[in-house]
Amino acid sequence: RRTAIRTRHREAAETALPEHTDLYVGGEFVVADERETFDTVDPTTGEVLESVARGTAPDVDAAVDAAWTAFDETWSEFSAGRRQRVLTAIGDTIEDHTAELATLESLDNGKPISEAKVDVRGAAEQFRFFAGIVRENSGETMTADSRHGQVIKEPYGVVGQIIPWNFPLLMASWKLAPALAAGNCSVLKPAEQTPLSALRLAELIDDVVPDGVVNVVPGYGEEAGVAVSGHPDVRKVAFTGSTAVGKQVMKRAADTVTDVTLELGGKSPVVVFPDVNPKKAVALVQSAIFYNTGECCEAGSRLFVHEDIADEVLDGLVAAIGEMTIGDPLDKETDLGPKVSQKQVDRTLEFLESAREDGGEFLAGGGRPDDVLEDGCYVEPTLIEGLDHDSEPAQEEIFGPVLDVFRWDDYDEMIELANDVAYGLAGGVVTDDITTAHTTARDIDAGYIWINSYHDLVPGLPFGGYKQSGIGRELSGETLDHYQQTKTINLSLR
Ligand code: TXE
Repeated sequence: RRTAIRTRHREAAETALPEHTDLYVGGEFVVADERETFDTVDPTTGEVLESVARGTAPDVDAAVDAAWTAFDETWSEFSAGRRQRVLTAIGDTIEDHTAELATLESLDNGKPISEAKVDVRGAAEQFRFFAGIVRENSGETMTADSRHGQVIKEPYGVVGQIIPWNFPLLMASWKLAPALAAGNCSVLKPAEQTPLSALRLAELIDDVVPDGVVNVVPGYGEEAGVAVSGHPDVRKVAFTGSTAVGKQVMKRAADTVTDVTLELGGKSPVVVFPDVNPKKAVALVQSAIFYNTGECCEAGSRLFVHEDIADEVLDGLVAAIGEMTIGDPLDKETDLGPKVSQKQVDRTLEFLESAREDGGEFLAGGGRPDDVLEDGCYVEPTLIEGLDHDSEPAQEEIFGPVLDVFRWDDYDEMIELANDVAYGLAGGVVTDDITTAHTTARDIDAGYIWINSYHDLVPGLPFGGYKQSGIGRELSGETLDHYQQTKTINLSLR
C-alpha cells in the first residue's frame, strides 16, 4: 500500500507541479539573487516535491520596484471597471483549473483532496466577491461649517503580503483579491512549506494580470518575510500566521509607520447546550476541530459541553473518530491527511506530552497512527479531558487534530473559562434556543461566532480576531478599506 501511495503521488506531481519554480517578478520568472533554492516536501510521503527559488532581501527589493513600476505605469491608470474584469478573469481561471490546483494543494500541504477542492472554489469566489464590490468604492461628499469636503479612497500603491501554509491558495486569494481590487500592486510571500500553488497561480494569471501587479517571492520568513515586512517602500503589510511572528511584523512596520493587518492564532471555544440532539453536536464539533487536520486558525479546539449531555456527546465523538479514514489525501474518501511538516508533528506531539504530564485523560488518540506511511506527517485525532484550563495545552494554539474537553453546568463560570485565553478569533454555539444562542454569541469574546455551524466563511461577512488573534477584517467591504487610505479634499466656500 505504501508503494502504491508513493507511486500515485509521483504520478500526480508530474501533471500538477508548476513549470516554474523561480521568483515571479515583474511578470517574469527569474532566478533568486543568491541563486539558492529550498525544498518543499510532500508531507504524505516525505519525498521532495520541488526545489524552489529562495528569495532574500535583494529579491524583495526587485519585486517592490517592479510593483511600483506596474502601479505607476499601468494599474493606477486602470478604471474600477477594468480592475473588475481582471479580478473576474482570475476567478474564472482558478475555477477552470480546479482539479489540478486541488491536487497540487493536496500534494504540498497534505490536505484531503475533497477539502482542497473547497479551497480552490473559495479562492475563485474571493476574486469574484471583490470584483463585485470594487465599483461601489465611490467616496463621499461632506460639509463642515463653511467647507465642502470630498472624501475619497486611494490605494497605498505597493503592499506586502505574507501568508501561511494551512490554506496556501486560499490565503493567497484572501490577500491578493482585496489588495488588487483596491488598486494596489502586491509582493506576496508564500510560506516556505507550501510555495507551489502561489507559483502555479502566477503562471495561470500571467496572461490576465498586467506585469508587476502580482509578484511572488518564495523564501524563508527570516529572509524574504523580514524583508517584505520591513521594506521602506511597502506601504501596507498584511500578515497571516503565528501570533509570535505577527508581533514582530507589527514592530518592524512601526519603524516606517506602515499600516498592518494581522490574522493570527486562535484557541476557539465551542459551547454545547443540553437542549440539542447529541448527534448534531457531535457532527459539528468533529468538523470544528478535525477539518484540515486541525490546521485552521479558527479551529474549535476547546469544547465546553454541558454536563447533562456530555457523556452522549463524548461517546459519540469517540465513535465518530473511530470511523474517520486517515490516509492518502489524494483519496477522496480520506477524512484526515498528514500535518504539513515533521516540525508540525513534533510540535503537536510535544503538546500531547505536556497534556499527559498535566494529568489529561485521553479519550481518543494521543499519538501517531501506525497504519499509514512511516514518513508521513500523521497525528491521530485526539480528545483530551481533565486538563486544568490554565495548562499549556488548554491555553496555546496546538494547530493539530487535538480537542480539549471541558464539562460545565454553571453558565457564568463556563463563559469565564471560554474567554480566559489570550486569543479571540472565533467561537461556536450549539443550541436550538434562539435567545440562548444570541446571548452566548455576544458573551464570547471573539471576532466571529457560528451558531449551529462552523468553518463557514462566506465572502461578505467580515472575519478577524479580537485580542491577540489579530487586527483588521478579511472577506468584506471593510477589507477593502484596509487596503486604502482616506484623502479629504477641503474646498473653502468663503
Ligand atoms: O508560523 P509562522 P509557523 C500558528 C500555528 C502554528 C504556529 C507556527 O499555531 O503551529 O503558528 O507555525 C512567515 N518575518 N499558525 O512557524 O512562522 C513564514 O515564512 C516575516 C497560525 O509556520 O508565523 C510564513 O510565510 N515573516 C496561522 C508565515 O510567516 C515571517 C497559520 C507564517 O509562518 C517571519 C500558520 C518573520 N520573522 C501558523 N517568520 C493562522 N493564523 O492561520 C516567519 N514568517
